[in-house]
Amino acid sequence: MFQKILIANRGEIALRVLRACKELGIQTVVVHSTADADAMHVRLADESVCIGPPPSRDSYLNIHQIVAACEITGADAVHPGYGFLSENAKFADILAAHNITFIGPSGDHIRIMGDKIEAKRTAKRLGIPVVPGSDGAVTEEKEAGRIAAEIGYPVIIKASAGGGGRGMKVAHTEADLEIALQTARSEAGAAFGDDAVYIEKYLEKPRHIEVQVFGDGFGGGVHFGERDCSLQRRHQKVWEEANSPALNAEERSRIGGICAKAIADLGYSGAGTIEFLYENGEFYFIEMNTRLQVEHPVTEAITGIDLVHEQIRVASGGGLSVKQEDIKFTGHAIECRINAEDPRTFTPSPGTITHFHTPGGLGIRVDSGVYSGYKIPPYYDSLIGKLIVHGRNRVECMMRLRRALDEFVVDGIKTTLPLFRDLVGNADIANGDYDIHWLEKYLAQSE
Ligand code: MV4
Repeated sequence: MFQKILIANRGEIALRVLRACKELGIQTVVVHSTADADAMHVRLADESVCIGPPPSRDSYLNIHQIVAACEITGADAVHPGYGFLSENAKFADILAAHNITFIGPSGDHIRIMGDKIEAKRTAKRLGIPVVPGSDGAVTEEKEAGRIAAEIGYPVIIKASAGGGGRGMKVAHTEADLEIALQTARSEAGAAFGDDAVYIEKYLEKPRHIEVQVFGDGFGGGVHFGERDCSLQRRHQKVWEEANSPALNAEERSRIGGICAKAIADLGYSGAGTIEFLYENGEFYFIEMNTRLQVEHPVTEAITGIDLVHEQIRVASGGGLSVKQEDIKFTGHAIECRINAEDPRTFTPSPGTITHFHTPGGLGIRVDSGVYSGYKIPPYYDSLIGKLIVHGRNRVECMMRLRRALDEFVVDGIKTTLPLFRDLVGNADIANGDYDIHWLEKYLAQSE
């Protein structure tokens, strides 16, 4: 087991990882920018190292400073959290070259999944169902036209170096195709320095369902069920739940089994998420994330398993604490992402939180790095906390969520709490009847 872990992140996830380290009796080091000297993760860690000025590229993304902080403090492993360097293959490789363990998959696995064409090719080879489309990159309009005619319109053109919704263009008919292809290629070239694009059938009303997987580091793989993350705005998740209201136990175990086997065959190590679009009872792979995700607590709530403990165990060579047959899905969990933003316009609202009071009671978890009197710096993302609610079933979970939202107090800044108070009373949400476009339509209507 590791003696000392350096946490290369900030905010609620830095605290989340700190808690797991403390429970495992591992010493902690955090790094921070000058803007985060008063942050909770700095106060709670055993040691802290200031690594640079506020802009992320000079601090939380500064590989040399972070490696130096490891050397100075004698950390034997780094947990990258999510965002920042968590899916940076070069960072994983550099740490390995310094004999420091990256708590995550190999640089090579990160690289494969970062290239969306390569990721899809790999998924297909491993037996994961993918969206019908081109076999690789498409450059010529004639070829694009042939593929589109074969799979049928509408089609979507995606950048291989994109992901998370960046660099996508939809063509509804053959007449749209040439412009869609050319703009997708030139935008991809400008944004990512790589103009490779691919074509897929455009699914019009899917849900976003992702499967939590783990490789044990010895060639084994398991799944921890799925999360439904269909409620998004501008590719930012807002509300996530486990299980998906759309799946039954049989579908869960079928897609989960496919993913677990794929992870084993890939020789993948650590936590991963296999993302699907789900429409008319079918799963279509779109991307794989090679990190711990923001919404992992809903999976923890229904399985009772600490996923950060598992990450640390696997990275240290100790394998997983559970086998597939030990992983049971109990009840229902929902996460609301509370952002320091205007609940209508979503404009960031940094400033001082004058009063912060979190809800409590059975089935309630709040993961947050803020406190009363905390000043939110303007340099980073606006997530200030996550409310995770667990109930024996979805109805109980929703009742408890409504009550918890009533108790939650954040004064001094604007937050997205009022949006969640609206959503929890909405009939479609109560019925679990929503797709990836539901939230944007709802927000446009209530303007
Ligand atoms: C799609 C799609 C429809 N058809 N691919 C957006 C983010 C990126 N991960 C993939 N995305 C999409 N890919 C095909 N073939 C629709 C989306 C999409 C979306 C996906 C998940 C959650 C929210 C979304 C919002 C708009 C578009």
